[in-house]
Amino acid sequence: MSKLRIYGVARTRAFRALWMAEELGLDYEHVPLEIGAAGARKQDYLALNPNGRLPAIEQDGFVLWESLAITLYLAKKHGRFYPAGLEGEARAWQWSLWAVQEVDRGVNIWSLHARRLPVEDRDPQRLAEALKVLEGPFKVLEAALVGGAYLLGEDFTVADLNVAAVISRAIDMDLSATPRLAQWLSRCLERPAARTALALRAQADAATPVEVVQAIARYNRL
Ligand SMILES: N[C@@H](CCC(=O)N[C@@H](CS)C(=O)NCC(=O)O)C(=O)O
Repeated sequence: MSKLRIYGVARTRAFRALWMAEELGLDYEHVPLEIGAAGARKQDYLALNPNGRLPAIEQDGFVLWESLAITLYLAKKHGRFYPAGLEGEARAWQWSLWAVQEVDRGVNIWSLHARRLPVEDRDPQRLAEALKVLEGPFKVLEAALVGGAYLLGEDFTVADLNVAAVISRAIDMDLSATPRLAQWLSRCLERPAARTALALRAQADAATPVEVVQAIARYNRL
């Protein structure tokens, strides 16, 4: 069996796959490929992921892209953090698809215009719009956390990892209106595996030239 390869610099959504690989204690190889012409749009990577986006994984000739499909697959494959039973599995899918649809873009816009873009490129209107978009979904999450410490009850599962990973760039947002969400997010991101992945991401952020951050905002119309 070949070693699992995770493609994508940790600043990207590859963070999600790295976090799961760390949770599972996998012996993996991280290929810190850059976005765009510098990496993910080159022919050899396009052969793995024709979308030219990060992340993707590869092991024994099996290739998978879409970050949250990757985490779900790895959890199921290794039989950890994957809810038991058809309904539990369906809930994990529900929260994962919800996170991508309802939260992903808003959190990215917020993080770029609140933190990552140079101050002169930040747009307060885009920031305000992102916060407005996130208000409803964050209330939904707040209500879902009434019943237990984690989304599916008392145990941390791939549903938590996926939603928390999508929201993770909002860790220093003012979350006082949704205190359960804030506590749950801290609980998830304080896990040793999350800390390892966050450290990789912080290193990658620090090494990212400002022009690349500006390009990210442009490519993704954020
Ligand atoms: N839905 C995809 C989105 C992947 C995605 O947009 N990745 C970004 C990096 S975080 C990317 O590669 N952007 C560069 C580009 O689109 O050229 C996933 O979750 O894997």
